[in-house]
Amino acid sequence: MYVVMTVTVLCFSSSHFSELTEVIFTVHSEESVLSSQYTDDVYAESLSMCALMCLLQEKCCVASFSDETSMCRLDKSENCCVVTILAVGSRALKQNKYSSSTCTNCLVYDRSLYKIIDNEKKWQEAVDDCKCQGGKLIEIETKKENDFILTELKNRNTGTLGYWLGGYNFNNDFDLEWISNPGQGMPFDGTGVGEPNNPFTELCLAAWDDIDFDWADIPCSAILPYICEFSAD
Ligand SMILES: [Ca+2]
Ligand SMILES: [Ca+2]
Ligand SMILES: [Ca+2]
Repeated sequence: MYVVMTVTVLCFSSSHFSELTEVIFTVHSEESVLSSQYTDDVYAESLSMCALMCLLQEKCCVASFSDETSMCRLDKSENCCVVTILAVGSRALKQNKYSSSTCTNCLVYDRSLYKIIDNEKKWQEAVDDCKCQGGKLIEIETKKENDFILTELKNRNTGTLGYWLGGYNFNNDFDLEWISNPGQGMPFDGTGVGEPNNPFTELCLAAWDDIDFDWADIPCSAILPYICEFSAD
């Protein structure tokens, strides 16, 4: 459950008041930012003060505040999609200013932007991260889109086993469907010869290096890089 909170900040220029800036945070109750090398724990009088401290830190997008201890945890990783954990009595704050897809270094094709993320994750974590960034784990609808992406993957040549795609074996049958259309077959099929071959143990779709990045069903617990797709509209 979350609510939206607005923090209004008065900005000064060197000589005069410049403008009132409104910054919006989404507040998630019963959540805390996980402590890491990027977090600082500081004291704050209130949730609003914690939000303000995050705002004043250039690299802070997410913070959390404990109502019991007044501890404000600032995340300074420049990442709006940091891991939060269940924490009774804490509230997590996320700035909305980055939540629309600010897609730097993205590939552009047709009406989509693509971000290849080399930080390897399990399939569901990749799904969640793309969603948090305002997009989705890539769904490839046409041969042209597939050719474009596969050319990029082959050129990168990073030695990875493969890249997660947004396909999953819904409906307990023998084919995979895109997350956005779990009830429909895929309009274009890029699976490699002999794939998918394990409908009960390999439920998640990846572009697989061994077969020239054709698609294959893979165990969802595999740790792979992935591609997020954003709407260019
Ligand atoms: Ca697509
Ligand atoms: Ca299926
Ligand atoms: Ca397989």
